[in-house]
Amino acid sequence: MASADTATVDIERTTVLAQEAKITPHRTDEIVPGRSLKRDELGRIHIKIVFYGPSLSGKTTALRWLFANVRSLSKGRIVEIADELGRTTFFDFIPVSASEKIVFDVFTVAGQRRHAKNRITVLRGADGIIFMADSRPEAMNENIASIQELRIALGTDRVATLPIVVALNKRDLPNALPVDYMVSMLEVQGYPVFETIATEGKNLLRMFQRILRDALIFKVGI
Ligand SMILES: Nc1nc2c(ncn2[C@@H]2O[C@H](COP(=O)(O)OP(=O)(O)OP(=O)(O)O)[C@@H](O)[C@H]2O)c(=O)[nH]1
Ligand SMILES: [Mg+2]
Repeated sequence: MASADTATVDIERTTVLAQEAKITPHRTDEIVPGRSLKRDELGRIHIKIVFYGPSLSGKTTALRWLFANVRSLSKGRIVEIADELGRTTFFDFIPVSASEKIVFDVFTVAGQRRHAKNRITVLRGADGIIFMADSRPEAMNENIASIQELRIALGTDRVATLPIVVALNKRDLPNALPVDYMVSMLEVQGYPVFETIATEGKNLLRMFQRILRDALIFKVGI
């Protein structure tokens, strides 16, 4: 049975990795939307979205589907840094132009435990997070470990302020765990939760639109 006790994350090491990645509490001006906006050489604002979650949960599959099916992405490119088995080793990346002035930089992290350093580096400067969990019963411990790691790496301050949505993926599988059970085990009551099937694109667009909107409001304001 999965539980917070059996899924152990090395708190000390995760904290050190977060410090090395310079993930620090928000400055006051960062919490006020629109206050600390940096622009690139073309005058555009960048908003960073990160798919986080354990290995095999479907992050790369989801990003590929979005890349292939969202019209505004078709002109860009997709960068995948992976091993010969298709496991992400550093990150995947696509830039999404919402308008001439705003670009969403969308990343997935490498979910395998041994890539913790790379994963936490990618988390730096995130303006919105999609936590993608795997609905298979045998993956529940890794789901819990991954969200624990995310909470430690972000710190209480960023966890409280950053837009975060949850994708419960692989809902097509007959033995997918009940949604209520997953929500309670991951302690994500109160977060937007989407039941997704990344291989079929089910609910991906809806989930993606929600995090883009929340991150935009968080960063730029309404
Ligand atoms: N049945 C089913 N399989 C899925 C779904 N989404 C992804 N998969 C499969 O799960 C496997 C892992 O998917 P990836 O997208 O590579 O997983 P990842 O989260 O990027 O893994 P890492 O790169 O190691 O972090 C692949 O074989 C996918 O085809 C889904 O919704 N349902
Ligand atoms: Mg991947």
